[in-house]
Amino acid sequence: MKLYDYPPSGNGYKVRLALAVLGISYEYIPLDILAGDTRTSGFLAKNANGRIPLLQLPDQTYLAESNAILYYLAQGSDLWPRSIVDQAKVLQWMFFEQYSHEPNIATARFWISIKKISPSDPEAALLASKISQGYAALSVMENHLNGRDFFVGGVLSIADIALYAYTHVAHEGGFDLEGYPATRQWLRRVSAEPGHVRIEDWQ
Ligand SMILES: N[C@@H](CCC(=O)N[C@@H](CS)C(=O)NCC(=O)O)C(=O)O
Repeated sequence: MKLYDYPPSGNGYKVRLALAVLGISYEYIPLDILAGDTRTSGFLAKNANGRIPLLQLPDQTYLAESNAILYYLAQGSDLWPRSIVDQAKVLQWMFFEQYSHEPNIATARFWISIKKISPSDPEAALLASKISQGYAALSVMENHLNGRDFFVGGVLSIADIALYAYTHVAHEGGFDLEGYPATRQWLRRVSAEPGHVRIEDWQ
């Protein structure tokens, strides 16, 4: 398998983390999204949506969307529960991640720590609303994690991997997790799981 990725990307890191936890080896293709590497005709032929992460399977199938890739990789492993209800709960948290969490926390991090916007940039006017909606998502997580080890069924699943990716670097988007003790404990728990790799551990 080949993974097309941008090393600082949390969406890409979800896939790297799942591959590491599952012990799957792969070829890593780093791209620079700031230089437009995902908008070339060559890349658009692989993913018409022009975004990483993109996983190329041995039969040349291309899979896009980080959480869809996690779903594919987790099949038959402990990262995907057997009960249909628990499977639906894992999906519930992964959809939450894409609608309520990533668009706020990842976007604030991208603007502040990667794009390094200045107060006169148009994004700066939108930052306060990203921060308040990001904290709202963190509060939903905190309430759920209070008294639970992991998001679903008491074990690590792809719901945890999807939500860990941008939560553990939320401070790079200006978020302070001081008031989120259950979330901080969960972050430590996920990082202690066998096979864990850090976001900066790209090959
Ligand atoms: N919903 C997608 C989001 C993917 C995404 O936004 N990728 C960004 C990097 S994190 C990207 O490739 N941006 C490059 C561009 O838009 O040109 C996923 O979860 O994979």
